Amino acid sequence: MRSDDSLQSLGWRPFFQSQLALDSELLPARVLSVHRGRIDVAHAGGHDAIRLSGKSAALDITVGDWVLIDADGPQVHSRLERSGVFQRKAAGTAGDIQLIAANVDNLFIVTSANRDFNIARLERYLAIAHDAGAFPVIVITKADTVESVEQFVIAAARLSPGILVEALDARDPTAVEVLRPWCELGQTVALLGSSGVGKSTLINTLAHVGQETSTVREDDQRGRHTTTSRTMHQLPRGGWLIDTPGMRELQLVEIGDALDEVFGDIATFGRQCRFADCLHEEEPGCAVRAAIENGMLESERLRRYRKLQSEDRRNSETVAERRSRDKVFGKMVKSVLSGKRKEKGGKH
Ligand SMILES: Nc1nc2c(ncn2[C@@H]2O[C@H](COP(=O)(O)OP(=O)(O)OP(=O)(O)O)[C@@H](O)[C@H]2O)c(=O)[nH]1
Ligand SMILES: [Mg+2]
Repeated sequence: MRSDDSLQSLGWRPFFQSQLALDSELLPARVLSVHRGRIDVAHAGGHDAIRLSGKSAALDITVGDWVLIDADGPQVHSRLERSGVFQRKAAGTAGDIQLIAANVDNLFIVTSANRDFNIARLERYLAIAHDAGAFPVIVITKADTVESVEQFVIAAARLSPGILVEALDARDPTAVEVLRPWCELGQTVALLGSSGVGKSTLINTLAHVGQETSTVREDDQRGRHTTTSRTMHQLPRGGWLIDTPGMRELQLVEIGDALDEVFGDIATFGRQCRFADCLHEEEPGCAVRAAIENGMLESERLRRYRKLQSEDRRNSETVAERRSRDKVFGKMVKSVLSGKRKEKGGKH
């Protein structure tokens, strides 16, 4: 569904503008979806499906990216630097990073008012939002299935001072209106959350208001409606919503200082410890342990913080090792090839 293809409506920002050469004749285009060997893009002149060549495939393009394309006979020329990116350690492989979405303004962290609701998972998603520079909103769906949703809202609101929490029935057009300010024209919103929490339902309800659009949910042939790929959907007269499949494993990688922002309370207590490198274990004068003892901090929260910290460290090391292995291998291939070329040259 397309209502307006001006660059502004596609989420163009000064940050991207500043990357263009003054005399450039290339067109900026937003990546709406990524397929094997092909991407779908939107630009000021309309939509295009572009085949990826060996060179453009190496650009590691993901949903939400901005690319520069040739105006005649669309071809990807380059990818613009991202304002932020969601990523995770790719499941089951050694040292690969999977990109989830790029250049996202707001993140709807979607969970349900049932067994899916899990504080540790929300902290994990918040770290990912901080790392990607996206503004997080916690959306608790299926509020209609419980007598009182209050306990879920209170638990989520305690995660961070001022954090936005909305509880609603994702199928109710009036209820989802509270989310509308985050998805106005030109805004990009990604939805993350477990399978079945209602991400696609939310998008459908937001998109259907006042207008018929095709349904976002897909039939996976087993009678269930499960999203299988990441795609940007444009709301009528509004922003872009990136639907993602529920991911069972969202392992942190290269999250940097984002954890200290999510666990700002622990970081603040930590600054008052006697030793700057205090591990909050046996050290004297530890303000974090003192906070636990006098009830200002839950020991469980410290445990979760440590768990995410060591997970991030472990995964980041694996990725770094993988990168250096790839680099050595790349150099080897290059030197073998150049040796061959010299050999050939010598024969003539
Ligand atoms: N009662 C109720 N049902 C809901 C609500 N939100 C979603 N559902 C139902 O939950 C089921 C799963 O919803 P989806 O929107 O497909 O979930 P999803 O998060 O997109 O799931 P994946 O694509 O597998 O990641 C559907 O049958 C929805 O109708 C809600 O707020 N209340
Ligand atoms: Mg879905």
